[in-house]
Amino acid sequence: MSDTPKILVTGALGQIGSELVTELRNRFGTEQVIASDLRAPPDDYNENGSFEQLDVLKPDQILAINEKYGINQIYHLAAILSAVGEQKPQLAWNVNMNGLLNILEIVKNGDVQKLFWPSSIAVFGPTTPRNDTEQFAITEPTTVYGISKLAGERWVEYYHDKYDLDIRSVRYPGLISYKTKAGGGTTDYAVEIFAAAIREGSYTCFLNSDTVLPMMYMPDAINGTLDLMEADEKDLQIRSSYNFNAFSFSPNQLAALIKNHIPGFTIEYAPDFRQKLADTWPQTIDDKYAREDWKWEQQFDLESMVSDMLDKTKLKLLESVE
Ligand code: NAD
Ligand code: AKB
Repeated sequence: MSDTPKILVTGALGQIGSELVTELRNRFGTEQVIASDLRAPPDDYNENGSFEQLDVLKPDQILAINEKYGINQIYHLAAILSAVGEQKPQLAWNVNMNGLLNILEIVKNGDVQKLFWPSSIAVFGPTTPRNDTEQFAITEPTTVYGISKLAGERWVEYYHDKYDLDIRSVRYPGLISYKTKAGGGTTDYAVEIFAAAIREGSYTCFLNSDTVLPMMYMPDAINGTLDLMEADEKDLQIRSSYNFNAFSFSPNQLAALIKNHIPGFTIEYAPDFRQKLADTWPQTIDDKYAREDWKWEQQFDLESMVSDMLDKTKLKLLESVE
């Protein structure tokens, strides 16, 4: 591996990419990281450094950018998430599957030495044990998103085994952050609720009050991802995707914690089609391989996440009215 990574991030304007790009640039230098997305950057995009409009369904575009910048690492984040995926199943399969296969072929045939591609807890399904779900638990997803992530896991392991490519992956739980809106998933309520609590003092939740799901705060997700990418390859025994977890909670537990900071906060429940998706996913995850192999350990527990999210969301809302 060259000492100087030259990194391409696909889907860089999304919930994860918008924070990952900043952290990669902090660590490796602004010009070492090329952000890309299908969309053009919004007017208030304030990242310095190169940005390229890139459709991962167009291999020629990926190739041209790789050659232009001499890319040697890729973080392939472009995808359609679970809720949008149920509304646009063909699109979700196309972007999630063919986008990944295009990237895998480019890694196989070119100079990219390391690839990160995220999977999800959505690889699990209604036949999976829902508590302390193990790495090798049954994976029979019933959502298009989950099916595409499971197929992706099989493909990345195949490309590692057959072509000796260094591909690393985690099954992210629901990620909570304040910088960018969540991108159309089933766990998005746990992002939206904070701004609603501060702005309106109330929130209508699209999941039932007692729907427990695994979650993680974005700073931990970013640090964990970069720790995995820095780990010694010989320590990595999972070449599909690692179970990766921080904590689990239900909407009513989250609301109670928010109420400790905003006493008048109220929550109502109006479950929609996303409830059915959430009901098929694990409640708690056993991520012992991540903890053993690359020493994964989160910094934020549920209480400290809530407190930090409220502080940071308040600041962000203040900045946006200034
Ligand atoms: P997001 O929806 O916020 O962002 C995805 C980005 O991909 C968007 O900016 C979109 O414009 C872009 N995109 C869509 N189609 C594209 C195409 N054809 N070419 C290029 N870009 C395209 O998603 P996210 O939350 O940032 O998730 C990133 C990755 O992490 C995805 O693979 C997702 O499945 C995975 N993941 C996310 C979570 C989470 O809670 N955020 C949890 C599990 C897994
Ligand atoms: C979603 O809800 O689709 C994502 C995920 C858990 O993969 N947040």
